[in-house]
Amino acid sequence: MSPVKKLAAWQLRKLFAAGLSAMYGSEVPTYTTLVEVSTQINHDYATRHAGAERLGSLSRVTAERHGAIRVGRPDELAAVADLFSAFGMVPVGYYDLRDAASPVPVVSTAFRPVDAQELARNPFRVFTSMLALRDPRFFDADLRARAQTFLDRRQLFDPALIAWATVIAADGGCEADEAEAFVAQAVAAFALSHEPIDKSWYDELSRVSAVAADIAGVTSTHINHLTPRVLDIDELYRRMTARGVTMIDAIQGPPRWNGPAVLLRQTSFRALAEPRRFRNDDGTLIEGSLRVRFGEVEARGVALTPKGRQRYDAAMACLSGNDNPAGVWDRFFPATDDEMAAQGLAYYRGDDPSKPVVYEDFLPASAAGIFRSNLDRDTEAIAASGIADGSGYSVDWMAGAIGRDIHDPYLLYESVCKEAVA
Ligand code: OOG
Ligand code: NI
Repeated sequence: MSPVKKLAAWQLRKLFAAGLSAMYGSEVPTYTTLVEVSTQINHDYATRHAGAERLGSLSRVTAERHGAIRVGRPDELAAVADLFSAFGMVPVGYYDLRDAASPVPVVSTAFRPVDAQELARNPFRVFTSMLALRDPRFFDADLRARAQTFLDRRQLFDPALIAWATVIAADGGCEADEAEAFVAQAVAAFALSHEPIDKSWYDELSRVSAVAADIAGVTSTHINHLTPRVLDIDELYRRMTARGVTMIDAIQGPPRWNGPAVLLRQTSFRALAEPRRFRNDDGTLIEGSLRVRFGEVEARGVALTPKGRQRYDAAMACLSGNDNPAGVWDRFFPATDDEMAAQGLAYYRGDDPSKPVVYEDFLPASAAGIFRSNLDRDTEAIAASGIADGSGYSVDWMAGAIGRDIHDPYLLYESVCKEAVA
């Protein structure tokens, strides 16, 4: 008998990310173009720049993706947490997009690996949002009750898949042939469904928010986008545009400048409408289409300390309407890693300025901007209506709902800094 080869959580995670990537590429063809162009740029960049791998090896960056999914109920979020635990992905950070300049009725976390070695092996992360149905600023009592009834009738994940994930997580992996079947089922849970959509219900929710309709107007979830990482996002923007892909107007996040890249820069294109069937009130089916998915790409920089983040927020506030963004950045941030480290603005491994710690998380402002730029219509700023929130959503609420601690990203970065430098 040959010994069975056991795959560890990171190998399952790598297969999961690759499986989702293959599926998304078959569903959204422009995504494949985006991945090809990103891979080419990363290769070109690494050839021309000596320090190209300072924020992660070329192989890590080339395989790197983040996904985004959206669920409706707290127990659906808990099931996601259980499923992702088999891949060594745990909840990090709490994002309340209801507070954004253009509010989105969701509260979110990101599931990702947290150890430096695990991140280096495969950093796959999934931004996961839950519909903020209890928030009366978006949903009145009548709509909330009907949405709850709709959500209560659906089952996003086969309970057997979640139970399987729990066993694999406890065992720290599984055998290779089991892994193949498990990963295939996990990937399939995020495929776009072709079930007919109840048209008047979907339209009613869309009037509150397109995101609400995407979540509670259908009986399944799907991967909403899958984002490759690129080492030169300005060049990516140019090359995609040159290929005739219409990108959103701008790159979100900090501007291009000569000093150390910080946090996250992102841009995206809207996916084409995908064919979907709708059911009218009289039961007849009609062919239609929905534009709910898109392509996003991102560049990552050094993680900022709370002090650096305050500086960042102040710099961003000065950017709007300014026609010299790099000049603004110059006023707020020093141009070298040495200075960044000396001023305590960013994280460096073993406090060595030649070893920046890459930012592994998300930015609520960019997230809301990405949501927004890909919607046909904004959600009304209901905060101005004077209705109190009263929903009770918070990081502690979410941790309770999923029965897990939600990691504080700053504490994770601090512990990476303290790790012995290899
Ligand atoms: C999530 C948007 C957030 C990002 O990159 O900031 C996100 C969503 O569209 O569901 O993915
Ligand atoms: Ni994203």
